[in-house]
Amino acid sequence: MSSAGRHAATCRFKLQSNTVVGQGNLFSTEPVLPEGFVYQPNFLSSKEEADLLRNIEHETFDAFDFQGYRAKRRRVEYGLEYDFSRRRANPTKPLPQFLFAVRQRAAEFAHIAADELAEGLILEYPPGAPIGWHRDAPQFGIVIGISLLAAARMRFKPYNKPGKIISVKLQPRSIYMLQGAVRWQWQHSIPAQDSLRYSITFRTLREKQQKQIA
Ligand SMILES: O=C(O)CCC(=O)C(=O)O
Repeated sequence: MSSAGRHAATCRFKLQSNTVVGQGNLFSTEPVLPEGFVYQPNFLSSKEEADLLRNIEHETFDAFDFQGYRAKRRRVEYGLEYDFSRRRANPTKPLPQFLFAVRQRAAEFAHIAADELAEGLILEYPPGAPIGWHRDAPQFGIVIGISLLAAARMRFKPYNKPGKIISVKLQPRSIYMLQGAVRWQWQHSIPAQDSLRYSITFRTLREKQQKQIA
């Protein structure tokens, strides 16, 4: 297990009281959150959110083409960019200064070092833009997502096997982390919503990939 994975696994219980932690459904018949999902509302203050949005406005977003289909969402990537046609993560422009503080805080949330969050990604979802069912690329390890401006519904369903869909509301200014079972044994999607939303995602690189890129 990478140091990122180890830290996240061992530190999972040192959490703020408003944090929701997925425990799986071993002992319950209630629909509960998948194991490895950690969610905290009000992670950013309104001022931090407004400052981020002011900077995000000046970023250059790329259209997102995949297998001949142009998605409605747009993206900008830092540190690493994922090439879907070659299934590779390649080095790209560095993380801008305005994301340093939020990356540091995201790393503290995950109990890892900030420089382990090798990739930064901002997604812009205009009204009507979803993200379909997927599991994040296997080159990446822990996934951390921060929501800005609008709420969204994140849905989870087991990967490659039948099972119920579990839905979680991601509030603006909240943070979530995907690691362990929810990262590898579940897939996720976000249906289109009515108003503009941004997400900031930070991901660690898995060990094998770190060696390939070094
Ligand atoms: O918008 C989000 O929080 C989810 C992003 C996501 O699933 C992804 O980038 O793979």
